[in-house]
Amino acid sequence: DFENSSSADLLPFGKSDEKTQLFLKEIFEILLKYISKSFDRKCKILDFHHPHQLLEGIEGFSLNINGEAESLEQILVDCRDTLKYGVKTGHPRFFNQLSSGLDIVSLAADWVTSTANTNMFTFEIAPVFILMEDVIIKRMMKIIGWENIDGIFSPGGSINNLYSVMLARHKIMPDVKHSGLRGFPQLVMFQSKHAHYSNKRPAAILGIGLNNCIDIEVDERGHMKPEDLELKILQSKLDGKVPFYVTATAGTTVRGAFDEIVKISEVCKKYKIWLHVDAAWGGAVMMSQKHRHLVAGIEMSDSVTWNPHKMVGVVLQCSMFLTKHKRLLESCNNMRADYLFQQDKHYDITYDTGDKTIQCGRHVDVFKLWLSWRAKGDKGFCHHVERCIELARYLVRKIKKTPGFQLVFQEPEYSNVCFWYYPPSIRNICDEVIKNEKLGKVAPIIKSRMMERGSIMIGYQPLGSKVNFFRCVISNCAVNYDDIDFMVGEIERLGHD
Ligand code: ABU
Repeated sequence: DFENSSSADLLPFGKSDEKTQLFLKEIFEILLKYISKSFDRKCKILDFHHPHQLLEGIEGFSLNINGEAESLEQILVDCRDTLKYGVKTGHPRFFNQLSSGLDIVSLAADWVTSTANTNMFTFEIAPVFILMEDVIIKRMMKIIGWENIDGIFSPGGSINNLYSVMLARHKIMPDVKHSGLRGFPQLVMFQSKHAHYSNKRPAAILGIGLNNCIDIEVDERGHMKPEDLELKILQSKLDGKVPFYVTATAGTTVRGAFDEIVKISEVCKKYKIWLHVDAAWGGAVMMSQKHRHLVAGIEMSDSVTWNPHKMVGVVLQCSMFLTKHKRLLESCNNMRADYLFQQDKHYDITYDTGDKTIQCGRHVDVFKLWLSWRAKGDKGFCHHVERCIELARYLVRKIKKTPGFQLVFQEPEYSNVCFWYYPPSIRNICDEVIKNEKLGKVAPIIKSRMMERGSIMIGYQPLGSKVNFFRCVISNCAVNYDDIDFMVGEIERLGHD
């Protein structure tokens, strides 16, 4: 009977809440079916259609907004179709992104959060969530090993990397906030050439300029070279500029390499430079005693980005900016809007944390992590990280012994496994230039076949002089050894000439 019903029959307009309950139960059924399919290896990861096909409409699924109010029946169909033509990122054979999986507890948390439908401006309107954020941030202080902490959940690692540059500049040039950049010396910032691109964007946003964002060479393991960093810092000083900020990456996006924080921090200390650790991807190793050594020295940093929506599987999005400099976020960003952050409220207004951020409205992301941590404990997170790394090592062993496959980088440090697949037709080409040129075309072709078939998804990219290769990322705890075997076999099947 949803055929003859509309949103006007739902709360708060309907005569009773019965229709609302029936409608939401139908929605819940749709979601439960989708969740089961997400974990079902017999189901495709995606039912691929090109953009123009989706825009033109498939089997009655239309993206048009024609201005008419549709029936609730149509709204339910829209929900089903939206999920049907999307990508099941929770599928055990989805290896495409750093964030994957469908964690049931944090999914439940997201439903709770959406139902609460509040905003993280103030304690006044989000008392529980604001305190949870404080609890989680303080817990991170112990995990990182700082004596002080401040932080904020934000819409993602890129925004957090921006926060870190803002704070680094605010610490040495607080007057820029009011007076602007005129009259201040030219700042210079540094990151490894394998750092995530979001580490550079703040230079463009904040008026520092991309030309003053210097790439540091990496060694054969993909680690930033501290000696090149020092050389480039000295060069920038000779040029009359002020080196003020370095990003070390814990888990590079493509290769999963961990910069050596201790050595980089020594350079930063020597030249009084802010050290940020972009641990968006690799920060999860802090949860494992076995792998924590990869971020040794993280406590010497000034700030850290960590995305629990990546390796520990919290549903998107859940990302933290953390700094050991208390009150700097507030001082850098506050605008003291007195309609929201009144100073004469009857409770402790230090919990009105919204004025520390560059947003106004802020989604509740903390609850997904908080509930997930409550449900799994430290041990659960530790197990997740260790299992994904173990599966990646299994894939490395498999690649080494399977003809036609070749690792791009030997012995990965994390759960990124980068490899080429050589189809039989190019294996025996002697001219390396021709062979390489052909190899660079293989991954995009196999990727297109993967997507058409919907059987697996793995990303690819070139890196420096290395032509297109696959980057398989394992961050989904639903993956098992058979899935890894299947992936290798499927690439062979899809890689026919
Ligand atoms: N924020 C970086 C995400 C990149 C990836 O999932 O591949």
